[in-house]
Amino acid sequence: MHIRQNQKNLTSAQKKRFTTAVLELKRNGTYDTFVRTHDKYFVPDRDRKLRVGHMSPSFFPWHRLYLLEFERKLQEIDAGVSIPYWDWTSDTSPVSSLWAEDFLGGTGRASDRKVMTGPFAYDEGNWTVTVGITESAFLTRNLGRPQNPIKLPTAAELQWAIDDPVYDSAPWDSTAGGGGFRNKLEGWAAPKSERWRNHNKVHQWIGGHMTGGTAPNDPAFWLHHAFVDLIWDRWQQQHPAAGYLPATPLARGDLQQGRVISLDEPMPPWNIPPREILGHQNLYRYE
Ligand code: CU1
Ligand code: CU1
Repeated sequence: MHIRQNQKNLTSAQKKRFTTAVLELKRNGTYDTFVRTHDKYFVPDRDRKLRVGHMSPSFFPWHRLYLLEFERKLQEIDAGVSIPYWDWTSDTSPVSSLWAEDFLGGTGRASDRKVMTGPFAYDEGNWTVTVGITESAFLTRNLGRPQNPIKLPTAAELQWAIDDPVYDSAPWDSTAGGGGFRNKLEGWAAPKSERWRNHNKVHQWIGGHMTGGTAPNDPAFWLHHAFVDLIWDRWQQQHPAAGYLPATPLARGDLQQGRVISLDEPMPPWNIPPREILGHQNLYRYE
């Protein structure tokens, strides 16, 4: 049992231990295997195959297991480290302590978005992007997208998702607009005028590597998804009688049959069903 803290409350010693452990996983190759795994399971709607990590009901339990496995690797390096969370509804500045030199480093420079400060700046020599390099081997960011500004999700926008009493709804994908906490929080359920919501909008606000399948190339990914994981708790607390859906495998003939995970179907690559990871209270807690 360990505690995941709000990143804004970390001491400088805790920040140092976290970034040091992350750098060690990068150095020994473990980190990039995680990036590769995420990319492999980044399957969009249009692919007619199993979607376990994104655009599907198992978005929450899949990322819970993914973070947990990463956190265990961090703890093999330093048993006192856990993944902090970033509450992006309250900590909204691109120059907050989260983006300071002693933690994640700041935004990218204007010319090529290259991150120039902090432990993950390419020029420090410890952070070369090797998986899914579409543009560069250096980490890129564009916090807040100043040329075409985007705002982080507000507390009201987050609450709009949490207030939905239904976990998810057919067709269980990015178009599930009839309702459902999962799609509202993952962030596809948005009017055209405002393309991104909640979780997706945060990826867009950070920009650079955070916008694609290899998003974990940016260590900000872990802090963002720890908060997403905590939000699932909030939804469960607000709707104690509601549960994960679909509760049973989809019927033959359903277009989504074989493409989404129901409550007791195993999630690759761990072979664990959502039912086994609906709660985390015996593993870690948030503070
Ligand atoms: Cu993801
Ligand atoms: Cu994400």
